[in-house]
Amino acid sequence: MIRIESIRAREIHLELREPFKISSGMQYVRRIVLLEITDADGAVGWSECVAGEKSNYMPESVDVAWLTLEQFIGPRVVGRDLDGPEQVRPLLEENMRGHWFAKGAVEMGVWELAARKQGVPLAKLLGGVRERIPVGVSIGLQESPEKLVEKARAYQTEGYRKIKIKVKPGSDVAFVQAVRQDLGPEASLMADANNAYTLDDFAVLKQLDELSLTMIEQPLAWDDVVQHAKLQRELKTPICLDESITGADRVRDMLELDSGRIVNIKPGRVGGFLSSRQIHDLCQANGVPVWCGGMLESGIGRAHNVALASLPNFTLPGDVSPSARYWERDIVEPEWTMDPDGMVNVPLDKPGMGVEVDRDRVAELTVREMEVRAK
Ligand code: OSB
Ligand code: MG
Repeated sequence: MIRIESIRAREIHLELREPFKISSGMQYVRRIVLLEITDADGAVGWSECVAGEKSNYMPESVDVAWLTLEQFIGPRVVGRDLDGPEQVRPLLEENMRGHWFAKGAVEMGVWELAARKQGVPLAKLLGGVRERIPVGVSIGLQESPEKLVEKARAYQTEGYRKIKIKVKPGSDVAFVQAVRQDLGPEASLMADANNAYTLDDFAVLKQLDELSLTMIEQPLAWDDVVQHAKLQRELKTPICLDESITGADRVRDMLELDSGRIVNIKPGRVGGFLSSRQIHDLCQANGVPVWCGGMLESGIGRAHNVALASLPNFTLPGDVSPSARYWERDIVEPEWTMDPDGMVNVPLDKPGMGVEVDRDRVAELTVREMEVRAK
């Protein structure tokens, strides 16, 4: 039994080691909302809200997530008696539309709390089976094909098992082709457009189709499954949906229309772990591989992603790069590392998410705090 007493939110600012650019915008500093959830027995769970500073990826932004946590989502959960973390999602879906990032943060925090309380690793509680996760890297938009090749080559040397190249009109075919030529035909390469194209760009997309990519991620509109189906019909490369998949219902649409053949699951984007698991199971039943996407998480969100990626149908490398790829210093102990063969270990020797939060560092980085408490 879990009775949530309080949800404490802290916004921290964590500077990226290098700016990260996607087709819709650039980020230098990650504004991250951390949640510390406490229950009546004093058990604690941590989580991270992966909303962006602006609405250029999904509609929800950091400030909107903060408000909805304070006004709707927090009050709905505190003071409740829950049999388990599976009950959080239905509670949050009742007459409350959208806000998947904020809902997901609360839901994942309760899962983490439950895992600690039961004395089991989060990965085990979720039904994970893997001890190690294959890791990919996501490279932001670069100034020139030469710069991109230099980065891609360095990452390949580090051992990454998949290299994702951000693309947009004007930084696409020549860039990806240069990497393909340099890294050779065996390298696992993919492109992510974050909605930068329309069907009018068919000629360019057809050229990308010739570069033996493992997938092309979300080339068309962020909430679309219809145009993607038209495009998938004309491409041999599998389309992977990211933004369009906000829950299992969108996967059903995707399957019915054949809008994509691979799914990127970001637990925040789909409202948490229960929803992620539904998507995972549905994809598995239909022969669709999934992988765990990233949102430039701190070590807390990364822990949640690693736990999720230990489920059986996460057969493709996830965007779960080690801490040092993003941060000068992470906010967890130990920091996340990757083995030279491009694998990250799932922590299975401790209860909960498997890393401890560096509270002093979090306090130093905090710019605002709030708490929702049971009355
Ligand atoms: O589309 O996957 C994306 C980062 C911010 C917003 C959207 C995306 C990304 C990434 C980062 O690709 C992947 C990572 O965290 O390493
Ligand atoms: Mg993406």
